[in-house]
Amino acid sequence: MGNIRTYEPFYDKNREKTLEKVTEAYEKFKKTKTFEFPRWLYGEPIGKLIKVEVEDCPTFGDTAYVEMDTARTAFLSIDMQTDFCGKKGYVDVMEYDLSLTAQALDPIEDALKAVRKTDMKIIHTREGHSPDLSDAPFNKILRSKIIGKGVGIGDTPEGGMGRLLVRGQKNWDIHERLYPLPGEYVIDKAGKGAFGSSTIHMLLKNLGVTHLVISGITTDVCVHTIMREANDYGYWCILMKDGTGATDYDNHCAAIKSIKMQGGVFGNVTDSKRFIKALESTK
Ligand code: C5J
Repeated sequence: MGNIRTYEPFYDKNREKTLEKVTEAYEKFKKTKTFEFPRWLYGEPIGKLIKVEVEDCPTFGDTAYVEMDTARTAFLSIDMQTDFCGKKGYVDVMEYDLSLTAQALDPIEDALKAVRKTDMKIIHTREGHSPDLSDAPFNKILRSKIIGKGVGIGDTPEGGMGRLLVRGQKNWDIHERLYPLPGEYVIDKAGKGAFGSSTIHMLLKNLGVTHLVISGITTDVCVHTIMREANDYGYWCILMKDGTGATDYDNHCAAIKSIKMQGGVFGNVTDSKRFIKALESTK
C-alpha cells in the first residue's frame, strides 16, 4: 500500500544472498570438511589464510577444518590471573585443586609464542572489581564470603598478596608467565561475560576481527560465557581446549562437550598442538 520502507528490498536481497552462500558453503563442506573463510562476507584475506583442525565436527568422531585470516583473528587469553590459578588467590581460598586451572598455563604460553610471530591480535581479559566494590553485586560478594569461610571478594586472605578480585592487587593481575606485551590488548570486566560489561565488542569491531581462538580459565564459567556471547554475535569461535581448566574436572569436560553439540552450537574445539601446527604451516 505504498508504505514499503526503502531499506526493506535491500534486506530481502541481502538475506537471499546469504542463504545462497549457505547452500554453496554446505556443498563445499561436504567435499572438503572445511569452513572456508567467507570472502563474499569479509573480503579478501589481509594476512595469511590458515586452516585449523577441529574435532568432533559435525558429529562426534569427525574431523573438520576452519579457515581463518590471521589478520582478522584474535587470540583470547581469558582471566589468566593469579586469583584463578595461583596460591592464595580467589580459587585457592575456595579450596579447589589449583592444578586443574593452572594446567592451562603451559599450552597458552606455547600458543602465545607462536601467535606473537604473526599479525594475529592478542587480547587478555581480567575479572575484577573496583576497590570500593561498587561494581560487585551483593549476592556475588556474599556467596564468595560463604564459600571462602569468611574470606570473600574484597578481603585479603592470611598470607595473601592482596584483596581478592580487586583491581590493582597483585593476585588480581595476569600470571607473570602470560603477562601481556606492549601492543596487546587488556580488557577489564566486572562479570563472567565480557560483551555486556566491557568494551570488547567495540574493540573486536574496530580491529576487524571475524574469528576468535579462545583460551583461559575457567572453562565452564568465564570462558564459556564469553564464547557464548561472541558466538551469538556471529564471531567464529574455536576453543583451544588444553589451554583451559575449571575448578571441577567433570565440569571442564562437560563444558568442552557442550560446545560440540548440534554440529558446534557454540563453535568448535581444537588444541594447542593443532593450532600451532596451523600457524606454523603459513611459513
Ligand atoms: C570464575 C572465571 N570462575 N574467570 N571466574 O569465577 O571463570
